[in-house]
Amino acid sequence: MVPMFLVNGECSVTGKQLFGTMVFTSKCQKAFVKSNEQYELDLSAVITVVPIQPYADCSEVHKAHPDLPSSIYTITLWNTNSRAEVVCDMDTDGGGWTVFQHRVNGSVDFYRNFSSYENGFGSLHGEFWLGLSLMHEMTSHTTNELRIDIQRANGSLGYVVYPKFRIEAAPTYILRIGNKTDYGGISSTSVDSFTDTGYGGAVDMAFTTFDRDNDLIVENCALLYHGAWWYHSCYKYANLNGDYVTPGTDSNNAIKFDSMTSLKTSRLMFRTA
Ligand SMILES: [Ca+2]
Repeated sequence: MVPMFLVNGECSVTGKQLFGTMVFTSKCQKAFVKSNEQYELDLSAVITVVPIQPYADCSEVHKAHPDLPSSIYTITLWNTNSRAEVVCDMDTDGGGWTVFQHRVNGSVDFYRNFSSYENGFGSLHGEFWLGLSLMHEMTSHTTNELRIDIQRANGSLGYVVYPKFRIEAAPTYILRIGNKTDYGGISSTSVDSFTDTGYGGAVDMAFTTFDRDNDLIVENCALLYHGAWWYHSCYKYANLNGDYVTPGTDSNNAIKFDSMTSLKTSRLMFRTA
């Protein structure tokens, strides 16, 4: 088993995990493994290395190391014991969030097939989708809450938090979720639509992509609206994996959550409640 380390010290490698290899950062330039106890930087600075336990998600990382910053961490999944790199938000509302969707500039194509959404795609340093398979395993270990943050074309922000967030197992990865517990900057109509079991809601729906039709109409909602989602028949407000277009565009195919115009950014994440 490869030893895992969490570097915590004076330089900006804090929070990165090293596997006995060099690491390059903006401030530290490079660091070499010296022993299991410390790293020696080429700047002659010595920083402390803390062996990491097999944390199963960002909530566990945060609980064990509350001072660690938002960063990319390697976790060990609780069931399969496989490793995964995840983006942890340690800042928002107390931290401990595992980010599973991030869109900010359209650099990554989100119009993808089922296999891509199952296994994840994109760059953890930019835009990405974590993957339904990982999301299922991570949310079936503990009770979680979901948080959605959006930014509109004019820069205004909105967020909503839902309890009891869980992704069911393959092959359909059904979304389970409770009614909102907190929200701000978004109308209650649109955030409640997300958990409406009637037309347009996402709760209790299976995941649909252009090559896997699990929605409730004859046509394929992912094909109709250029997205990939827990489509009902099809959606009313939320199409967060739709096309990234010029923010503020009025398009049914675009990335949207609370209005008919496209968003500038979105971030979806969960943590142990
Ligand atoms: Ca259909």
